[in-house]
Amino acid sequence: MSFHSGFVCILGRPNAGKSTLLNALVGEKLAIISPKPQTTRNRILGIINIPPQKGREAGQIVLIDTPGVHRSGSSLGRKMMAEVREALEGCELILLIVDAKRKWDSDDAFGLDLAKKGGTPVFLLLNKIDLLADKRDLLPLIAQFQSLHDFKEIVPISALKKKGLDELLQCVVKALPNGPRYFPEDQITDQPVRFMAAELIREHVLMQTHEEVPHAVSVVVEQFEEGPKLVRIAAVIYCERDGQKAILLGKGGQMLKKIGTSARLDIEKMVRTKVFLELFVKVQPGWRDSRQFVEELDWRRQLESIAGPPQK
Ligand SMILES: Nc1nc2c(ncn2[C@@H]2O[C@H](COP(=O)(O)OP(=O)(O)OP(=O)(O)O)[C@@H](O)[C@H]2O)c(=O)[nH]1
Ligand SMILES: [Mg+2]
Repeated sequence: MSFHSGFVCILGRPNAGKSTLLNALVGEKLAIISPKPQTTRNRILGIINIPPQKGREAGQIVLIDTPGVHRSGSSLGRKMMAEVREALEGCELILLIVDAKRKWDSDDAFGLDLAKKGGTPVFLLLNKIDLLADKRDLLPLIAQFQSLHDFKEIVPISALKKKGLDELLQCVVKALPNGPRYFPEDQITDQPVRFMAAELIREHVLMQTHEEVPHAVSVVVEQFEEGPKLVRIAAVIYCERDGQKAILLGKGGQMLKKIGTSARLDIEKMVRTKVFLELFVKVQPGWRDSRQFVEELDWRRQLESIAGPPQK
């Protein structure tokens, strides 16, 4: 029996549903989700093992969720696009995801250009089909997309409602070459828990704040100590201005308390033990334009500088 495996990059405009798809396919919350564009800032691995079954190909799919494709002049925007390009490098298949309810625009076209570059096979995923009142609207859409590129497959899905995902997985496995199991069967991501905790805190900031605040925020976990009964976490929420700090703290510290309580509950679900979470808010003027600060946010970078054995 042959074993198919490979790296599969999820690519597309901000808000198309890439992270929702990653979580739905892996069956675990690996990436944070929000209705605000540019939620994901780094590439996120999700590993799916397909066991051998009658009439089905077995294999391992290494999915890579990426930041939304966009043009931006800031250091953060450039770093996000560098993450996209790194994910594309050496992948065996690209899943270009579009929002079936939105008009094709320049970000989608930019995504398609990137997808075409390396000559890698591309599947086009028409996402959010649950929002289409009449499924017959899909046919003209598919015809329209067929004229843009020789897509290997065009698959309508709803990442949110988990529609079309089994068919998609089967098509993906079939399209991958024979190859090794890249990751042990029990591993579902390469992200260390401490960075997933930072992301969960950021997700609650995204949910609770509006306008420019969510985009101006980054979260760094400064302490992550795992005891037998308790995980102690201290994290800093960075923003760019005093006014944003005031919003994040809220009246009498109420906003920070709300963010902290809801983030703690989510982190407890993830680590399956009690969590003591301390949050601080700091102003780092114009950090999104600081190449150095943006580089320091990279968890792969941070891991190198954390003393002692690698964290889980
Ligand atoms: N109705 C519907 N909404 C969806 C679907 N997939 C994703 N969404 C919603 O679309 C929004 C964006 O989803 P994300 O998964 O964060 O999108 P993304 O492509 O990862 O966005 P960025 O990380 O910003 O690039 C969220 O509000 C999701 O709930 C879908 O199939 N149907
Ligand atoms: Mg995302």
